[in-house]
Amino acid sequence: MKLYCFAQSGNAYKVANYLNVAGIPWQQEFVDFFAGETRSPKYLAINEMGEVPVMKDGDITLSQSGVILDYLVGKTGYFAPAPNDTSEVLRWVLWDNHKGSSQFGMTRFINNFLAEKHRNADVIAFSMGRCRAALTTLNAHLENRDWMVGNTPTTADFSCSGYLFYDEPFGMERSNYPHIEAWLENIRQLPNWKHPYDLMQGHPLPQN
Ligand SMILES: N[C@@H](CCC(=O)N[C@@H](CS)C(=O)NCC(=O)O)C(=O)O
Repeated sequence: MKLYCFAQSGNAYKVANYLNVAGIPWQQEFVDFFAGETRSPKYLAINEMGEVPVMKDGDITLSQSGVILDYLVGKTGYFAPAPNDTSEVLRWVLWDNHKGSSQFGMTRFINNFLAEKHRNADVIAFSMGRCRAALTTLNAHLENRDWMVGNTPTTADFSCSGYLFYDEPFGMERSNYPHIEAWLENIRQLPNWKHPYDLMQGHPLPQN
């Protein structure tokens, strides 16, 4: 199993973290996102969406972290939800892709990786507001729960937490979200858990 990824990608980390914690053997194919590789014709031939992650498993090529996670659960059974919880897991993965990780990833990118001359204070303020709204939703959901859905970890946990282990600022005043912090610690305690920068290649970024 091969995962196209890079260290700063929380979307790729969702899959890398799942594979590592499940103990499924996998290889990584480093994608040089910061050099524009995801927009190259060669990469677009692998994924027309121009995004990381991509997973190749034999003849199967998949993109979209939520789809890859769903495929892996179907194939391996690791972190499968109880049958009655399948739709609830999907509901949170979709929420994450729209309201969670898409906001966290973009805001973190603008704040930390975009050249300073291109940063726009109004855009940053707006997107930080979106992040805080999503974090408030997540924090409320996690009150009195160890995991996103049911009583065991599922792909909803891997998906929703993808960006939340990174330390670069993107609007998360961590002390404001104690239930998120407790839940992240539950995930850190899973066997073989690794921080994204210790799991995927490409950190630290080369200095200009
Ligand atoms: N919903 C997608 C999001 C993937 C995504 O946005 N990946 C980013 C890296 S974290 C990317 O490759 N962006 C390339 C670009 O926007 O040019 C998923 O969950 O896989």
